[in-house]
Amino acid sequence: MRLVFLARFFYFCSRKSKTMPFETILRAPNGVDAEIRKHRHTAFSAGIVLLFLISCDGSIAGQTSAAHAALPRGRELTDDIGRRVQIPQEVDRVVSLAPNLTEIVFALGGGNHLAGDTDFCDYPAEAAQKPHVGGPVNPNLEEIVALMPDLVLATKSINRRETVNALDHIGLPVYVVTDPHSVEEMITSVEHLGSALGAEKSAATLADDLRERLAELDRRLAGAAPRRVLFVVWTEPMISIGRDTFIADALRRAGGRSVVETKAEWPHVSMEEIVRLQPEVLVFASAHAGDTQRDIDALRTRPGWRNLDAMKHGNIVVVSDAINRPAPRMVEAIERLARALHPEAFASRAVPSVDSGAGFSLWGFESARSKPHRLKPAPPPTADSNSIIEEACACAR
Ligand code: B12
Repeated sequence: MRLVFLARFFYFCSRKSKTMPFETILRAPNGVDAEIRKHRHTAFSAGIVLLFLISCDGSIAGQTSAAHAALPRGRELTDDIGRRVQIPQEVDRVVSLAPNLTEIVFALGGGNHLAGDTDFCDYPAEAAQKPHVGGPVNPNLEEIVALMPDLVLATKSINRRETVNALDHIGLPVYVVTDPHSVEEMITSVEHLGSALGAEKSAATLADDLRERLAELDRRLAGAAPRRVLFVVWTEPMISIGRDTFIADALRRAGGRSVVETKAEWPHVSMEEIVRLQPEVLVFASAHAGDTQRDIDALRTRPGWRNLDAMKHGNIVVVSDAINRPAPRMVEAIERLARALHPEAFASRAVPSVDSGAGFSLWGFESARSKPHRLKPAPPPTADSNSIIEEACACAR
């Protein structure tokens, strides 16, 4: 027990004098990674000691609370799901357990403070270079501990409660970002994380920018009839989106409406039902299951899929996996999806030249993929265009 205390105390003290807040680091980006590298060895050794002690003594939780009490005083935060989290005054080493959280940390200018992230954290490119702790669903606790974070970020939207409970027992502070159900809630979570990480100003500027871009998109799409979309989350089994998810909201903001109307968040839907609904456009996110293009090629000959008019006419949009990640880059994915769904609303504007990887591709099913297929302008709104199911039923008859 004393060793646990000593390992953590030694580590906290050894880096205390070198800790800089997030927004200071923005102005002094060099040297921090070197600092982290210097400490990684110490951190790793201390982590091993800690793990050894966990395996020797199941009552570690109580012991680490005692250790916490003796550590230099920090701040107490309430995370998005109401848990009280004790963190140092200035957060120096963060481990992120989800790609969206990693993207938020970088967007807030705190990438240098990221001590580790998951195998799926690939944006920005630096995120992929960080030590990985496994997948969001099944992270390796030993690797998290070995990185000696002073804050672990988790989200209800892909991490498991068991992971958070286990980290709590070990005594590592975990800030849980809630599961956003709308694009606005994604922006709010950026603001909350900004406060947790001491990057309030960056978060406020970023949030203003995102809200302004979304307002501009609303203005452009005003009056455009929503496209009837099947958003494909997964194909085996077929999983789509429910109406209260951030993706359904993203779709609405891009001028689309999901043909699947249900309270369930990630509903399993039968192909018979999809054929009956006959969506106008199929939207896939890249890189959820692996190679999206290969998957679509495989789908086009399958029963059900080959009976979809959208497949036959090549009304398929592949949008970046940023759409699957409630993080700031999602707004760019929404903008690009809007261009694909409503090219007529963007006739006078070029696609942004800076590519953050949140792009899309659109192709004709029967034609060569190199020849982009353009959707016909959306039909004018009908009296019941808000009622997707009724409209779809009418189409299916
Ligand atoms: C639906 C789905 C999604 C949805 C929703 C995620 C989710 N909540 O599960 C969306 C589209 C958002 C998504 C996104 C991504 N996904 Co996905 N997804 C799936 C899929 C197809 C089904 C999972 C499912 O049924 N979820 C519904 C249920 C289980 O989740 P839920 O209702 O939200 O309930 C959970 C939470 O509420 C949580 N919870 C409840 N209470 C509490 C309390 C606390 C404190 C906490 C922390 C959690 C918590 O626990 C519940 C159970 O896990 C699986 C593949 C499969 N067939 O299983 C892949 C899968 C989970 N996804 C995966 C990946 C890689 C991703 C992405 C990284 C893809 C990408 N390239 O961007 C992103 C990450 C998003 C992010 N946050 O950054 C991997 C994860 C691999 C791993 N080892 O971790 C899987 C397994 C697919 C695969 N084989 O590669 N995904």
